[in-house]
Amino acid sequence: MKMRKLIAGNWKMNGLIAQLDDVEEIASKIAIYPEVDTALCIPSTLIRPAAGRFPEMAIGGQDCHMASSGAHTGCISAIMLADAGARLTIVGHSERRAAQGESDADVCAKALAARSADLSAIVCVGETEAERDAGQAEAVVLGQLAGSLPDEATSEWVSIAYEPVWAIGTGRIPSIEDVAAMHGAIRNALTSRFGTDGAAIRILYGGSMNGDNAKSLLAVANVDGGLIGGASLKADKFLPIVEAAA
Ligand code: 3PY
Repeated sequence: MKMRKLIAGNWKMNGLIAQLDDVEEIASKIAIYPEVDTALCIPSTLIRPAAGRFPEMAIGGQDCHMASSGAHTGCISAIMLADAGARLTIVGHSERRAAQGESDADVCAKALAARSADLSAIVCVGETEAERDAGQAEAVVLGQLAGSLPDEATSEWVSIAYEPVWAIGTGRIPSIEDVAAMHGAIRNALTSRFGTDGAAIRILYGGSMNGDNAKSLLAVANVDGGLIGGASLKADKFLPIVEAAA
């Protein structure tokens, strides 16, 4: 199925208010590619100023708590992200699964919290290098997918990001054949569980996608966009990826 591609940036813990000046150029040029959906998932501190300044872009968070409020020092809820102007949030990024010990059940609850706040959710899955070397990549990813996606998931508000952990921030990417195999396996799992709507859920590739490799990655069947780390911080690195998706 041919669907609109989504190119979403993940700034991680980078970006002070001055960094929004770089978004000016992205926001002014994305209109050249109306066939591509674009989003920037930025630090919570920047969501309100960015959403106000760039209404043409979908601004998002990078995580949300599963509760809507309460005694959770330092956390942010989905409803707070929405209140600040976010339209989406990432959940289950491997950096949070590893550093904060987030389980599939946690990620699933966070996705549902996003839905309750009217946010879209990008649900991340991906294997470590050791798991790939042991021949377990597909089993690990499909297990994460099964546990992290709520039964209520629909193509209207959920995207999947397949991000091999060993490709994040390393400059390494899987072979095109491996990307095709994993995205195909994820697609099969989605259609078995969600029927025809499973064929419409976008599956993004993430992990060292850049202006040089985006075209070939985005040409792979069932690669419906990208979740972009470092290259989303600068207009001259992000825009070529958006162009590759057009
Ligand atoms: C990366 O490409 O570095 C990412 O982790 C995107 O989420």
